[in-house]
Amino acid sequence: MFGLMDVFLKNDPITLQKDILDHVEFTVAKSRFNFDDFEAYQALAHCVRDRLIERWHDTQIHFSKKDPKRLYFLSLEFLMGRSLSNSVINLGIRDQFADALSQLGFEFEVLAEQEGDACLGNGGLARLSACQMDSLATLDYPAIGYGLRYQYGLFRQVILDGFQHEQPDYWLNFGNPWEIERVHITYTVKFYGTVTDEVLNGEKYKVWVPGEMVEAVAYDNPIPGYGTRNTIDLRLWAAKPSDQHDMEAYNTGDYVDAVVNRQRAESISSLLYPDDRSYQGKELRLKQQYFFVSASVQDIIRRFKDKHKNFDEFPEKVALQLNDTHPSLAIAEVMRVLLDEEHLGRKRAWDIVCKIFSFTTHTVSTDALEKIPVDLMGSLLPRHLQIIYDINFNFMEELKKMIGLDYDRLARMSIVEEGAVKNIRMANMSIICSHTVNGVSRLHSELLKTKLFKDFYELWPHKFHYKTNGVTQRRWIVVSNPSLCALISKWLGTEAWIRDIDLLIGLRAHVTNAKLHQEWKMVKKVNKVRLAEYIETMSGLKVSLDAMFDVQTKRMHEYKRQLLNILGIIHRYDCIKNMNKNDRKKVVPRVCIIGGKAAPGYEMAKKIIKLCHVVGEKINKDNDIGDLLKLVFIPDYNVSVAELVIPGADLSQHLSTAGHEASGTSSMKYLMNGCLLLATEDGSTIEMIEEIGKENMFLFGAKVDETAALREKGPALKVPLQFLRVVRMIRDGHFGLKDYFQSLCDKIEGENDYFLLGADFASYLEAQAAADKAFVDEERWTKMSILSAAGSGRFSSDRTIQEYAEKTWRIQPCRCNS
Ligand code: 26Y
Repeated sequence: MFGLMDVFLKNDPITLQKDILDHVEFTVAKSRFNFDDFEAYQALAHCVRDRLIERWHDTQIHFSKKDPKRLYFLSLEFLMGRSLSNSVINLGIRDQFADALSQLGFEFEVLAEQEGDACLGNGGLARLSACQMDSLATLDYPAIGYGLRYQYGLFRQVILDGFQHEQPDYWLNFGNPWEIERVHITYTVKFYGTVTDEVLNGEKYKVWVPGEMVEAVAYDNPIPGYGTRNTIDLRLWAAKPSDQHDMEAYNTGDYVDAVVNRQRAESISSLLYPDDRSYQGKELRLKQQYFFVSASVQDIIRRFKDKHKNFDEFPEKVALQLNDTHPSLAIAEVMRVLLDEEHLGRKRAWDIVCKIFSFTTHTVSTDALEKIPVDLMGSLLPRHLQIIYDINFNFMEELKKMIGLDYDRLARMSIVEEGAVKNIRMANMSIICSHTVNGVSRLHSELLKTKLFKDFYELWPHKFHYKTNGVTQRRWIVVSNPSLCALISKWLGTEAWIRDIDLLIGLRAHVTNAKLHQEWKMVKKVNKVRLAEYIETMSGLKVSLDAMFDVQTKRMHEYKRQLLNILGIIHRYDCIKNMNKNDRKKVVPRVCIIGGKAAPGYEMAKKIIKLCHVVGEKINKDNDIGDLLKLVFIPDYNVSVAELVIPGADLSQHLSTAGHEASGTSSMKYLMNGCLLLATEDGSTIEMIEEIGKENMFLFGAKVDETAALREKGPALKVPLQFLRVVRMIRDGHFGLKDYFQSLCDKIEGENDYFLLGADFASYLEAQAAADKAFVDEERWTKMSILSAAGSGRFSSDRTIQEYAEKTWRIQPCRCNS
């Protein structure tokens, strides 16, 4: 007889070997006696995929049976990176696979390197979505992520002669085993056209007659939890031309037009917009937003209607999370469906909308808030514009009753921004229609309440909350730093911290243990060797393992102040050059590593990359300097590069001008990996100080409440001579390209120094000196490193997700045990 357990795929080495070879032969279509590393990776990936699908099915069936309230996480960006290692670790079958492969003559790590990154996002916000999906699955929450399946992910950064060049990322060219195409799960998405009135049973209804229709096809990406069978769905939509459209063209004999149309439709999910923190006045971006929102809302409503008839139950079954304003058209779309298709009437529809949406903002500046020109909205989504106007009219009427005729305030709070060009303010709409507005750190939330959304906070203080960001320890320790993972488990005597991060604190008990110190240093060494090898293959530069590996990796942005880092390096170089031999012996050797992409249209950020290269070239070639200082730029920084760089860092820099980084998440990854932080008191760093202690970090710079006064001083602001000297060196062409760098220097001198590089320079150098001092005291440094990792528990996305689940979404775990 067949027991239920017998139908599951098995994970013993013999079965795994057979399954891999079967996939070599039948999926990859290569001979099982002759296949290369890439083909082996493909077969392996399919073998893992089978196991993911099995659990994914069980989970979906379980959710469907239990019908819990579900979270729908809407995000235009997900930075998933690679899936193989993460999947086998979460499924708990990594070692079995490694054994099976070694018997076939392959090494797991080598095959894992064959995988390309899924880069469907820009930076922090996008990687946060990925970490949160991992936590949602691990904590057994009934959740579905929705996004866009971009044909081209974030551009690949190629450095030619020190300049950034962008190349398309053809990530799907070699196939993608981590997704399942659902040719039968498609929805029609409408654009353009007109709105007419119709009468049905004596009631008036609006009918939207579209001018263009496109099909959205679902691609499911299973996301396995760790230590659970639960495997949730990340459903990404791809645009395909609508059959209806083609048929019409075909009937009129216009075959060529039909094909051109096909391409036009496909262009909707073609490319990810590179973030430059300013509104992209592109119709295509609005089309993307609506396309993914409409398909997702149709899918959500279909799922609800499968089990329920009465829409009043909708808020008991549905929580919709808006990841920034990018998906906020979902508000107008739900309203439209409830009004025009479900005929619920305005009051009922509005009641439902107000109960289901929650909104998280990732922005600190008003300039970065999304605005859509009214004309564009009216032409692409005529019915939605009516609905938004209607929501705004009702809000304004209510508001007048509450605050009186304070026209300035009414104008500030209106969804519609008046002016030469009328705009829809997506953030205002999101706040008005959401039950909760979350910031991404405590400081960020304070800034929202006192600055960005002050008017709204005063009206609805109860709506405003924060959930400090977190990252998943599965990806950022277990996958990327296996040696540290083993060490932590050994010293804690359990692997339970992988699901319960608070246990990490247990490392504190051993912080003075010499044996732990020994092993801790060994782990760092192993990771530094790996990173040094990578640097050498990439740039030909040999770096000394005794040097402090000092790293800054993140998107290139003026407010993140990679420039401050480079100026500090120039200063260090200048000092070493002017030292005598004896003094040079006292210098703490450093390998400075910078990595990050600049938005293609962001000229200043691109100049900073070039500056980094010219300075690096000069320093690295200088025989006077030798191993005392090296500067390396790591090209094409992405998730898999981060997995390699972060574990190998001794020190990491987080230099944003206070008040500009909403949270910051790379610092959390470094912290978990026992890397010391040199940082400003900004975003989530403030909360890290509480966990780790000031004495275990290198803090510097103006605080949030000091920056305004510093800026006001303008020309009267005193900047240190060293600062003027390093800027002068650049201006004078010490590193070449004199003319090219003038504009960059202009931006950091005198009144133009908006990001306060000059004001913070002295204290930055002090923090750097403190880091040098600590580094030479190996015991102290190791202790600080252990305490950094031990105190990083609060920055796990498990904690963030649990807070969201309990306080914002009000969902319960739904664990699948079959
Ligand atoms: C409008 C569009 C092109 C756009 C696309 C992406 C605009 C902004 C973004 C991305 C923003 C972003 O990544 N923000 C970062 O979010 C992180 C996660 O909350 C924060 O840690 C980080 O401080 C914030 O800058």
